[in-house]
Amino acid sequence: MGYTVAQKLIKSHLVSGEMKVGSEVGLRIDQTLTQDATGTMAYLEFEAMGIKRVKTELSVAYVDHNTLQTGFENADDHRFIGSVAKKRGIRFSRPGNGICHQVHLERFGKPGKTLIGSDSHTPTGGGIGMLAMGAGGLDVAVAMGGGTYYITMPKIVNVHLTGKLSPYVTAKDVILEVLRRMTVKGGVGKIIEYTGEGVKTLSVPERATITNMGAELGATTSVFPSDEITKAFLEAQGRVEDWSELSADSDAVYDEYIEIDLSSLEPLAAMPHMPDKVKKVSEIGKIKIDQVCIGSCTNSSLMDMLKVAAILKGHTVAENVSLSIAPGSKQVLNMLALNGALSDMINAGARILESACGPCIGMGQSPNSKGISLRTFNRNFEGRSGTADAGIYLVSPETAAVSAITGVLTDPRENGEPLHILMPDKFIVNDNMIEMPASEEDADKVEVIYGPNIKPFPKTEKLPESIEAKALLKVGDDITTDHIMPAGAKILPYRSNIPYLSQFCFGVCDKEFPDRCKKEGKGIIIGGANYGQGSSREHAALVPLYLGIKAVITKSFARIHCANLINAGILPLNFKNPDDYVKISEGDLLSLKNVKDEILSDKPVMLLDETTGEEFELKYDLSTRQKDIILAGGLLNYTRESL
Ligand code: MIC
Ligand code: SF4
Repeated sequence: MGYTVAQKLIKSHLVSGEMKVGSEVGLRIDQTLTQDATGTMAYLEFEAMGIKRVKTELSVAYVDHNTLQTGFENADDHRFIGSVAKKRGIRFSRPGNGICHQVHLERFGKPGKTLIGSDSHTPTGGGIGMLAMGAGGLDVAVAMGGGTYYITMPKIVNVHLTGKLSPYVTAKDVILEVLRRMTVKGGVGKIIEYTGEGVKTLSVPERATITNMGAELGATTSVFPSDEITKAFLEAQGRVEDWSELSADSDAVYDEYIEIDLSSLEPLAAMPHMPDKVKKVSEIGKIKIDQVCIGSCTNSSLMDMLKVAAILKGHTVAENVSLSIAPGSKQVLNMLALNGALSDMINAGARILESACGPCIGMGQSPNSKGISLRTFNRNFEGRSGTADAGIYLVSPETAAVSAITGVLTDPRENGEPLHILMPDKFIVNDNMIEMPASEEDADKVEVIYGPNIKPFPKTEKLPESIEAKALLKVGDDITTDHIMPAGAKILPYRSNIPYLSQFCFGVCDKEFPDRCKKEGKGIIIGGANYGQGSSREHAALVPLYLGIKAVITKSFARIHCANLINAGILPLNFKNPDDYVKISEGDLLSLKNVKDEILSDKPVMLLDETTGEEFELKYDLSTRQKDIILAGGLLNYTRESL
């Protein structure tokens, strides 16, 4: 039996375990990336491990999330990350150089390699034939130290593409269609692999748009083969030597099959407040809009920007609409400037932002009250834009640009003549904003610089014999890490200050939650299905840990968040019977009398609701290694103990 692309990537990096769906496999990691909002914590953790130099083939530290610098905090964090990078053998992509995933694709992505990044959109690298996965900062720190990265062997879904996209229908519409069919829970425990004739019609940046937003399916990652088109992209980036071919065997067997005829797709949009609430733009109708934001790691490539510029050329942004554009990297911005496309954007009235995440993570450009905003981003979770009652629609750059001119949501096919934008034969390559690390001999002279905003991590405890605590919060299905630990301009500067962050925990759902935790000293959270979807931020585990959360009991978890809970030493449990969820109320006193014994002896965990007298059976999906981590009180303790 042959292998799929994903299976080949796993097989060639397998360190431990068996490639059997559902069992834990350990992988050797070739490359890592971090961004600043998760990176400060990841490098604090790396420093705590006492390892002198990274052991990966390549590690890059990007600064792209937190670039507003409204106070000293961000600048201090950037300096800290830069100094660790210099000392420990990591390349440092300076603020202004661009969004981590866009820059990584342009300058470092290599077919056939593994990459983990402390950001959930790391699967962007799947567009160039990498096995690229999002992970918590601690997992990335361990991988930088040469440690193994563990995943549950996923099912492989074959998304078979036929046909060719029609004019004004884009890669964004492909992934929106996949989201429409599979939903935000549909990818959990799976790798999405793209095959078929249609693959050949998509450039690397288009493929990367699709694998990037595969994160919204909850998938482990998404991947495309590496072919002649991949080679042409690498050639244009001046690094054809990084190319190698990677394709599925003709007799490869997939676990699931989906077929999409590209020529049958139409422009789509994800409606507020979930990326899978997808409808045809034509069906939603011409709703009035207040804002358009173009950019983010999903849609900020040169080709995306050139199309936007071509649409805007000679027009003016509609009255009462604000249009912001953030090109994805210095390379993109520079090329736009040199060929005049930037001038077309400026002339039309676009507000040009620096090459960074910006509005995507609520760093500015929050819409007006009840504002309707079209964004080329990947997430439209409630409140993420910074305006609680805003309605965010996720669309393609073409839909966004055409609508910015008309002032209403518009099917871009109404723009008329098709656009003819081709990938350039040569990108302008200038890596002068990527600082190289010090040599091993000079590394000792480099000092790691800590700012006053950097506070120690919360203390973890070994798993006790029993847990007795109140259900301090009960939430529904599809809770995102943006609910658990919001981001945005006011909070993001404090990513290295867990005590400060804790006052905003679950602020979107229940402002009183942090105070309740402080009063009680300890607690349990009850959640629905797909709890913790979205970002990779380990703060969504570290902050509850700081607030005394001992266990989270849900119908199901999202992959990265579950790993982050385990790494933090918080017990992730599931209802054996999901219907039991309704029987527990917020405020009930819950008791897990023999939890340690039960976990040690592989028995179900029994939960007694002391308030109602009812008893429930709970299950858990923990490998032996994960159990040891929980018993030790988190991955840092476990690593220290095993050393
Ligand atoms: C996001 O898109 O939510 C983020 C901000 O990039 C996060 C990382 C973070 O919270 O720092 C992600 O996707 O992992
Ligand atoms: Fe940045 Fe947005 Fe991409 Fe997250 S999704 S990495 S915030 S651009």
